Amino acid sequence: MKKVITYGTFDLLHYGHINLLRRAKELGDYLIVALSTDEFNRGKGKECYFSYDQRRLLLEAIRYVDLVIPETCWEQKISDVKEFRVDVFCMGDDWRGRFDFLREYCQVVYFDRTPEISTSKIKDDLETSR
Ligand code: C2G
Repeated sequence: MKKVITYGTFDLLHYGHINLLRRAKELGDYLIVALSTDEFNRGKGKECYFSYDQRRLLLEAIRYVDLVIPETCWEQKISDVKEFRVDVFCMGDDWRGRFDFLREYCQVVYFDRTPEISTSKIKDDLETSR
């Protein structure tokens, strides 16, 4: 079984996230999503609209996602890849190069980001339309 992993916040789930998750699943048979915890997000300077549990509920309802685990720190990727025997690590290309150190442990794939959509754009558009 070819296992794939990806990481993210996935707040205000949108079609850019779904495009990423669909392509991630196409790389193997089993997709693990390491979901940023609320505390880790605060460290990333992100205040989520949905809590970790709400974001996890949404992700677990997606047909492409087989397992959701918490992402609590930047340093867990190597141990995750080893613990779950991951074959492929993938992210959107806004992260291109940032995780190339994982090539020692698994394949690393960066997907083109879906243009024109982001959680922050959704928030900004809703704010201006008030
Ligand atoms: N994404 C995308 N297209 C968009 C928006 C997001 O392909 N229009 C991708 C991102 O590149 C990322 C994933 O969807 O691979 C999740 O995006 P975020 O929730 O913004 O995650 P991020 O804050 O980048 O956290 O350790 C890595 C971090 O946890 C990544």
